[in-house]
Amino acid sequence: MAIEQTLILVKPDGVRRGLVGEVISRLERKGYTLEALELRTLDVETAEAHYGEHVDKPFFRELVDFITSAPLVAMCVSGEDAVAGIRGLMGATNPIDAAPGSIRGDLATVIGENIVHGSDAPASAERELELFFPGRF
Ligand code: D4T
Repeated sequence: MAIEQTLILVKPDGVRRGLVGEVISRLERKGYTLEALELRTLDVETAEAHYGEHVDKPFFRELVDFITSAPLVAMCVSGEDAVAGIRGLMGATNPIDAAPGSIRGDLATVIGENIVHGSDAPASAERELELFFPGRF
């Protein structure tokens, strides 16, 4: 058990659908703490760096186009085992496989518009927080 910080995004589909409050509410009700929060439209360079591990995948360009298409909400969230804990609250990447009760299980239907991002490991969280909030965490 350890207090961790993680990068959470409400992606453009979540912002467009008015689900920012719903996502934040679920994180807060669970017991996590907001450390930073900002509405911003991502530039292509940051998006490509964020999704660097997917650069060779067929969906890479679509992913970057989508994440830069409209404002998103970027957050640093902290709490006990926050990285894995929030991945659990989010549900599986593909909403079809996401358990009812999870964010994606309750609120999304397609993988390309799955509302949220959460860092998948403490090392990714560190890298991603530096990318979105340089020098702050
Ligand atoms: P993110 O990074 O958005 O939180 O998603 P995950 O960590 O849960 O999943 P991921 O890195 O494997 O995928 C990143 C992002 O790409 C979209 N995607 C993924 C897609 O459009 N088509 C696909 O086939 C896959 C695997 C969805 C999430």
